[in-house]
Amino acid sequence: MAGIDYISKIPNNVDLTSNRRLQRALEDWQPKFLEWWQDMGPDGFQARETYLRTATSVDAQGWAQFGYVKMPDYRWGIFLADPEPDRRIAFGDYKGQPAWQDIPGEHRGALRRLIVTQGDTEPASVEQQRHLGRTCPSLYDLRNLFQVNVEEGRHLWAMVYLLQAYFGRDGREEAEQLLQRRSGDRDKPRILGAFNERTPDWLAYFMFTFFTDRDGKYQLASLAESGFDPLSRTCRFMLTEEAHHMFVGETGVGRVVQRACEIMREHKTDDVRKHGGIDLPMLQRYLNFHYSVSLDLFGSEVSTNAANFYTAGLKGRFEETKKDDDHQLKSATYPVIALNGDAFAKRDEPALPSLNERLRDDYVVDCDRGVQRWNQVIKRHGIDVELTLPHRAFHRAIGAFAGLRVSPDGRVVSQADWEARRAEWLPTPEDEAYVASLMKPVVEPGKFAGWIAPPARGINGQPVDFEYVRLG
Ligand code: BYC
Ligand code: FE
Ligand code: FE
Repeated sequence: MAGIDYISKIPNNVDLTSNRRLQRALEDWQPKFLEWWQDMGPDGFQARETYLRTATSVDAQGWAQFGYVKMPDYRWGIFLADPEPDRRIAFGDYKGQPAWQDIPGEHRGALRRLIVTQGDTEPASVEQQRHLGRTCPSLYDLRNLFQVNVEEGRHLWAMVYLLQAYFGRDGREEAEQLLQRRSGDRDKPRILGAFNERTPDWLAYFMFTFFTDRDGKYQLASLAESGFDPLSRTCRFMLTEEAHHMFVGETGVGRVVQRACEIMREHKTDDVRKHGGIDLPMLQRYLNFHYSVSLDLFGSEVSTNAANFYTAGLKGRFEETKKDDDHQLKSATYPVIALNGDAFAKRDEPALPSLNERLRDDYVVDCDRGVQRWNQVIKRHGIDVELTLPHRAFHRAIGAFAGLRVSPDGRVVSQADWEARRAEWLPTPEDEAYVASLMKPVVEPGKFAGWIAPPARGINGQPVDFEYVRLG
């Protein structure tokens, strides 16, 4: 691959030096990004050396290099995956035509909206997580948090590059606004619901990286199919980084589950809290919350936006090119779950407007695989409890189920029932207060907070007791 230019102020593999106007626009944005990072990035650890990976190539093998970096010195850059020779648009009305190297005029607005929505989630998540460093359960976890944070920062760069390079003045304005909205702000909130929720503690953080970063995987994979080639190439490389974020979530929750099981076995009790652990019923409530707000991120079940994005060649399906159909879907149908009387049933809908639901279906299957791996941990301890994904209509705020009162096992319930049982189904203020009481920093190398098991291995072949962040 064309190597990455690390000499320029902005590391990149897009030959920035040959486009002076763009280079100046991005160099003008860079200090504003750094200012945002100082204000809204990880609170309290900016001067500490952290063992981070930095992208040094876009090869699938050996694309990253590990070393100690202070976060503000992280080399955020613009890295696109290698172009595919003679790449063609794989779906929609332009199927078979060469992929676009520039924005098709008539789809400019829609593309801009997709890129801005994607870009907005990246800094939002950094804002949501900024306070977590102060209560880290270990140096290992602290390092992983910061790794995720700097990479979400880089994902913002990835989208800002597209805005600045292809959308002229509008793009520059959008790039500014991406640094001005704030997660949870009343007047200038982030765009999508889940990114305005709080991430109050590390259990919420692990659930977020499992469920919400996984929405990222599915959205990025659909955008990686885009006929707009620079977007496709950007998303392909982002997906390489994304895998680690979901690893943090899956192993993080898995280690909390493991610790709960160890306590239950060791003390022959279900009262895990008495011994400083996180009990499985509470874990299930956190799971219910994060899963349901992440399901909302896929949009409405029936969406003309989704149909238009697809027909215009802007956003494909998950693994579009592996599917064996006409890739236009004009007369195809897709089974969508809807409320029929007081029961949920599948109904065939036109396939094009059902594309959000179809992507959500792919996501649900993937989430369930992770939950089953957690259940294996419980089973190995001989404990008869199973974690489950709640029904997809549970606690939804977007789409056909918004506003319905549905139990996790998929029954429509009355408002009174909902209120009576809410505390069994969603995290309560008491749950959060209890988890908050566990959030005491543990920063001695190799030591872990009592509510979470150590990981099976360290990062990049380093031992678990490696000094992942130098606090001394
Ligand atoms: N909250 O037809 P509809 C990630 C809006 S995560 C608030 O149902 P559409 C990451 C929608 O915008 C991946 N509003 O939906 C993870 C529209 O508004 P307008 C992020 C919502 O347009 C962790 C209206 O409702 N990437 O990378 O088909 C850490 C009706 O829309 C929500 C993307 O999302 C919501 N949940 O699809 C860091 C990819 N849902 O126009 C990073 C780009 C919908 O009426 N975005 N609305 O004002 C998209 O593809 C689409 O915009 C969506 C929505 C799938 C999000
Ligand atoms: Fe991201
Ligand atoms: Fe991520």
